[in-house]
Amino acid sequence: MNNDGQEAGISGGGAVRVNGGSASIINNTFACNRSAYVGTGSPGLGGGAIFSTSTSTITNNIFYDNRAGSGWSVYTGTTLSYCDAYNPGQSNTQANHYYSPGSVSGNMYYSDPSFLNAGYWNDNGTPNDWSDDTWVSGDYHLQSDSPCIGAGTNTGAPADDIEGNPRPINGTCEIGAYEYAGQ
Ligand SMILES: [Ca+2]
Ligand SMILES: [Ca+2]
Repeated sequence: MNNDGQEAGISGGGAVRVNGGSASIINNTFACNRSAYVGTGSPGLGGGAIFSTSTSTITNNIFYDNRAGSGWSVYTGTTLSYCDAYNPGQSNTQANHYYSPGSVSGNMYYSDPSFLNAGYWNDNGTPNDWSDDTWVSGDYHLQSDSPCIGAGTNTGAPADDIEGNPRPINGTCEIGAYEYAGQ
């Protein structure tokens, strides 16, 4: 699935919040989600894209320009593998993207996924006030130069992509919601 341009309450999980239990979150594209801005302070705590209070499995996902006070992409308690996390113009460190994750392996760090057309928030000239922002949607198909092509794992991946195209194409799964079939 695509999760883009969503906003959560100040305690986080812009797109997905897992309280108890566990979730498997595989082959998604999370773009520009955010935990809501708190007054004139900083963005809300915890997980611009995913907030989990339990152990979840997060594989083959793109996290693009998600925002939170801690854990731009994911907040705590997870097994993270074969994901790409990238925030344009920001300091793309593991600590910024993943706040207190569990097992972390096989991730591809901090490469622009090269979407056909990334969505974005129009800040209406007031970057410190999110309340008047409007969402401009995008197209998250990968371009031919995307580093996410062939960078995922086939293990546990769904047999088709978000559009029903077979997965994998060319032997190995892409990271994100779309297999790349050439455009
Ligand atoms: Ca604004
Ligand atoms: Ca492929």
